[in-house]
Amino acid sequence: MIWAVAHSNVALVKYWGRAPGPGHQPAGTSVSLTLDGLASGARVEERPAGSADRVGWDPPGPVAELSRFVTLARARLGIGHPLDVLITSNFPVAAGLASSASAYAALTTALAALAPGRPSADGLAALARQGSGSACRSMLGGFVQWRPGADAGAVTQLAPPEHWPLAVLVAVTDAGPKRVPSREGMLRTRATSPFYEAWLTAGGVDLTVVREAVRARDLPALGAATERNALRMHAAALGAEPPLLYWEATTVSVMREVWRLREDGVPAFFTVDAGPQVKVLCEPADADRVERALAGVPGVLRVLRSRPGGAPRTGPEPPSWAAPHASPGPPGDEKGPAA
Ligand code: 2P0
Repeated sequence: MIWAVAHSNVALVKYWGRAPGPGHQPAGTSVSLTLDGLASGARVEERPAGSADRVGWDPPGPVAELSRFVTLARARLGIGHPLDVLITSNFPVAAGLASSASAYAALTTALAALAPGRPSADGLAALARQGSGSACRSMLGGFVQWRPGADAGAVTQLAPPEHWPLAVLVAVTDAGPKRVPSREGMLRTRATSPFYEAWLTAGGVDLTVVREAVRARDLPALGAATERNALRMHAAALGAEPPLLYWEATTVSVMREVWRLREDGVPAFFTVDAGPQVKVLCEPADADRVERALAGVPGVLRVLRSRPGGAPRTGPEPPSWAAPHASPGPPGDEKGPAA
């Protein structure tokens, strides 16, 4: 049995649009920050020859997609024997916190450890992307760039986590599943939003600013570009038919609170993904004050605190936060705990 743990990531320049055609290619280049603390664990164990793969999520998640991924990954990595797979996360799943990114990065890492060969890092990033596009960014720590293309270097580390110890606070405003999955939302935006092409063009400009801001550790420049990139992604999504509104009332209240903090002289900047949560970037010295301000916004359920995190890792033991029952289900339960 092997465990792998990978972290979620937050996009500073968003991936919101696939290029038409096969292969899960993004329409534009995105940049993310891997988040320490928001983690998924993948436990993988061999099953007896002749049995079927058994997959599950704890708490429950989309089993059919996970099953398809395991089939694909086994073929690509040359793993002949059937597998027992369990994915578990220490934060709300399918709620716009990139749980699929950490889940598929963890699973890809665990499967690679069981593979007979030594798959390349580029090959593993390309595989993780088949589970969830943003998962390829969680295959590396720190500040990560993902550009279109399946070739070597499509996913690269711009800077390691220790380059810039930013604080990232996550205001959880709603712990339920999101209404429209990212995949469907992206397709709908591309197919129906008149703002889609403008969004892609604007993203290219933000990319240049964000890369330079990361290099220079310039928070006002990074924050301004990150905030406007998120708002423009949502503007494109709002222009879809039917419209995609991922925000709740509390989401907007938190964004306004971040602007109020800035008026008070605290350099804090938000971003919002395909869900109602708000992620806020600030200097570590301001993190307590920002956390108190976010927690005080009516409707905020809790505030998670994070910072730049590292690459996935493997080991024989479950992570400390994994539920004690995160062990194989009863024999013959082919769908596992998430069925
Ligand atoms: C991102 N998101 O860059 C953007 C911002 C959501 C909003 O990547 O269909 O689950 O598996 O390629 O990776 C979430 O989309 O989508 C995402 P698929 P994924 O983080």
